[in-house]
Amino acid sequence: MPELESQAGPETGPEHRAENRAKSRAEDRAAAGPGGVEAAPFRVRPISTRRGPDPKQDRAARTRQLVLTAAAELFASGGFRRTSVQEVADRVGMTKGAVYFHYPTKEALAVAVVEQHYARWPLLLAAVTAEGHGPLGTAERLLAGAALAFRDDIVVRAGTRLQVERPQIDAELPTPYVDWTDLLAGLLAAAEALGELRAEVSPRAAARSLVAALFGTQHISDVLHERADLVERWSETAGLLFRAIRAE
Ligand code: LUB
Repeated sequence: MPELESQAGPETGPEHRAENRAKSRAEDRAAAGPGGVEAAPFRVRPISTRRGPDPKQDRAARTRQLVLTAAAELFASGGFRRTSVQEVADRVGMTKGAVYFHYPTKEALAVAVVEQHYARWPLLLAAVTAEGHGPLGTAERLLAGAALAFRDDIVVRAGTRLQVERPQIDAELPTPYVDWTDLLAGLLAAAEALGELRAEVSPRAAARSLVAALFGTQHISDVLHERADLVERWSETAGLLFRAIRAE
């Protein structure tokens, strides 16, 4: 898998390959935690989907979702700094006070949007896993599904922009990229165990490369075409990368 490794720095020569593989295997084991079970990816606060006996609670939950979606639309198009809570209130026809009742600060709104962005991925994972592909096929379809969400899902678009603007947001945002890397490293380790990976490919190194590739592809497509061509661009990149890591 020379091309993946040759792009990294001087410590990737053949004499270092075994060492690197050992290091990333250790990382895989560490990520998998005791007993080898991958930690549940995308640790997000559960979204209460409780319905029924308390209509007041349901109305509040619906209002919160309305406000969150309006905030996502404004954060995705204008960014965190340029978006005001008054704009969010105007967009949903509420007073600023009513918005603050549900989200006490603009930062709390940003955190809620980013968390709902990450809450999308376990749902995508469950849907793709239910299709019953092998670990490599699951990784491929997960990333293709994510590319679609980056193009079509306003909460995912807003969450991605807010994570890029995190230095401007005075709030505790989830650590980006690490959960996708853990999830893909787990799937690729399973593919390796089935002999589906090229011998010299380190599952975690490949996982980091796939995450970097999708992040970069969605960012460039956003800047150049507002992600209109993202699905095509990602299928090109994914084709190259999965051909590079899949065993003949
Ligand atoms: C993904 C973004 C945008 C990584 O995992 C993340 O945090 C991500 C937001 O920060 O892309 C690519 C799968």
